[in-house]
Amino acid sequence: MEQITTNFGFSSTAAEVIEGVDLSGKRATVTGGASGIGLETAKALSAVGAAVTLAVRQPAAARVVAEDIRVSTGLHVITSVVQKNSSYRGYLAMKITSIEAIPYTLPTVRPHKLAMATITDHTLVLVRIRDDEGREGLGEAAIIPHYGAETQHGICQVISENLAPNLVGQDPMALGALLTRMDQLIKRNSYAKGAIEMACVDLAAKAAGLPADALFGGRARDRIPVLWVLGTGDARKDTEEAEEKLAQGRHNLFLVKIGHGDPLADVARAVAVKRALGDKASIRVDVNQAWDETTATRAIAGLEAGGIDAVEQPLPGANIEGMRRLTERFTVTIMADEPIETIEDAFAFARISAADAFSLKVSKHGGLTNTRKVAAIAEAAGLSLFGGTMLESGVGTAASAQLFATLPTLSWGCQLFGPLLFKDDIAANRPEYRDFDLIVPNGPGFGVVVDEDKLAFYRRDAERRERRS
Ligand code: MUC
Ligand code: MG
Repeated sequence: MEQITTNFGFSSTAAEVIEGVDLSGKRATVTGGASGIGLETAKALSAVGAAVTLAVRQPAAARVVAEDIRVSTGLHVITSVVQKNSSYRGYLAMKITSIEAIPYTLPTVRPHKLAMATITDHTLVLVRIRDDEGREGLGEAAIIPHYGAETQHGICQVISENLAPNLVGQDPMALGALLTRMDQLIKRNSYAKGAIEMACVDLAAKAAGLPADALFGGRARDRIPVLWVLGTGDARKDTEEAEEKLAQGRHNLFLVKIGHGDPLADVARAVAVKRALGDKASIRVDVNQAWDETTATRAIAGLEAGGIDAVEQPLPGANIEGMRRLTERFTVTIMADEPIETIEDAFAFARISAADAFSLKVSKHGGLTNTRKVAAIAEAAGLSLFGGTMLESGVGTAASAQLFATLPTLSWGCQLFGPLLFKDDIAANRPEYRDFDLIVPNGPGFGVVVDEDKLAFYRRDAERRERRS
């Protein structure tokens, strides 16, 4: 007897097409058809002479239905696809019911001076996504002024006007489809898309009862060495701050922010910090694209001679050839940051060895999935990795930490010190830092709970409220 197998594949229209075809002597198995398409197909096949078996999935709910079908149609019906007592109960699609973007700011413990801005009140966007079971996922975008192309209110607008209305009803577990859909809706806008994807990951992982890192292959480590960024703009203050962090057992990796002053004075400042701390600490610098190639060539020679371990983004992002020449010329690690946004950027740099290392940032790459892809390109090219930050609160820090924890190697540790730079946080459970490391939070999801009172106080929209306590 010839076997025909269909799995929802014959629609009732297809069933009409086979009307009149002689299927006598043929045996058909139609899977998944407790109702609708499968049942119609089974009936149609049976009507033209095939010996049909209808296999019904999700037997617990469908067993009664299956019996009804057997009695009313005379078809052979089985309910064996899902084993009784199996822990796998089949996947029922989740559904997004709402997406909310909330602009808020967090005050810093001291002014944080970068090449392009000084931060005292950091701008962030919290994304809350709910599903039809009443669960919630949290995502976040943090915005460093003049660093990228997106702004706090721009992100909120893109989410509420372009993305959210077209994502309600989608399955937050289907991350690939979600990212493709967002790319079809609007080009770039990686911070907005990244915050939405982050919230979907949290929601999906919570629904599965797993930490979010389990959706990305599981963690390779439970703690990550965490760096402190020295951004006072003054060598003496930077050194004092670093000594204090060392004594507290908080940090022994430091990144001096330079690029806002005279280049040689900047070099002298970073080298002075290194000299003061000696072998007790690793000192790196971040130039945030401030130098031209001639300046960078002179300055990096001084940094290398002064014992600095890495130089982050010395040149404007577009000067990829210049980055290649610096990487070739110096032994000190040249790290690329701002220009590595998409997987194509990562490939372009990796292909011509335009850096020794990449700084990964979840917002910059448009989410956790894409961050993992950028990391894979670096891994394939033999480049080392640093888990970067845009200064996220406890929410984005937990998400980034869980993703960074999945990477096979993370030679430069991470920069997830945002919650330590802020006076306060909207996360009720702030990340834990111990013995120079950030402890990777456990789930479910990112394992973060929002302090609603604090969020109400720090938000910058019409819902803002004074604090109760
Ligand atoms: C950067 O370029 O790495 C993040 C934290 C910080 O202090 O600076 C940044 C941005
Ligand atoms: Mg940087």
